[in-house]
Amino acid sequence: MFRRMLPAAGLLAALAAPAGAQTQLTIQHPLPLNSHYGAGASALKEAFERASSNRFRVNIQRNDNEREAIESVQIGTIECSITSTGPVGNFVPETRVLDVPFLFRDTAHARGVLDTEIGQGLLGRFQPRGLAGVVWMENGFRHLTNSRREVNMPADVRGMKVRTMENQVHMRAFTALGALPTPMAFSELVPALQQGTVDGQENPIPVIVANNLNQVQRFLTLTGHVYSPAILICNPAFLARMSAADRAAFTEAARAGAAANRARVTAEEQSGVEELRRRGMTVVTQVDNAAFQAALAPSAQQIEQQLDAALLRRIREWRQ
Ligand code: EAX
Repeated sequence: MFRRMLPAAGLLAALAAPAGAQTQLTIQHPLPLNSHYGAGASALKEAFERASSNRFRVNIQRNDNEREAIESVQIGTIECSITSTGPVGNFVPETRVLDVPFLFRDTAHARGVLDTEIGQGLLGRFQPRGLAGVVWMENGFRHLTNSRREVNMPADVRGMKVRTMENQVHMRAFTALGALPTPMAFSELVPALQQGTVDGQENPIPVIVANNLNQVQRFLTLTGHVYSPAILICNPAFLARMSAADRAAFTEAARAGAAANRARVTAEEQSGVEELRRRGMTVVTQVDNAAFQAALAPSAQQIEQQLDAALLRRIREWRQ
């Protein structure tokens, strides 16, 4: 009865998309909304909702356990996640090449590699693992913080309990420096620092700022020991259900998200050190990077023998 009363055009529209139907898309990421990940997720949301005339609704949620979020994307209980590569190597081992200390000379080198065929090739390695690698985002260069002492030289790290990500490459590097690496999820980091389970941790400036790690760490040393990529991953079945046009719009929105995320990292890497000083941290800015690199050299071979040597060489030799 009621259906017959609908005008024909309205009925067609109702059949194509039940009234008010909206596809929900959840993106989880660690860190507060007001962070470089939040900036990326928000820009994506805005671009994709606009491009799809609100047929898609993007929900942004915080989840500080990156491994858990990746598993949820695999299972499909959430659609997408922005994560550092920390736990990603346990799912897609090929990405571990990116976690090698002192691999990238600077931000331009890292972004260049990720945006051209090497990075695009690595995105393709997610599919066989039940994940879709959509776009590379960024976390920034990682620096060491601790609550014990001013770290100037590699020897100062000896015996220090340092939280690392759940990442074999990072753990090996900190073992080589003589630290006691303690891998744990990001969600466990602040309690572990508060309780003194670990003395230190390492993260990029934007993470230290967004997560107020200055409240639990006194000393910051600008080691820049490794570039920390981030990635937007999505559930492959979810992407496959989209029309080709929607998928193209989503990819474009994801690129806008990556641009916003990187712009924010650049800004915070510039302003963040001053901000952390203002919040009371003691910052060591003059760091002998060569000394840290030399301390890691004997272990580099051990770290790299399990990685794709040819790919590592291509990354090192990459020039714009
Ligand atoms: O992705 O686990 C970490 O230290 C990461 O850098 C952080 O969650 C941001």
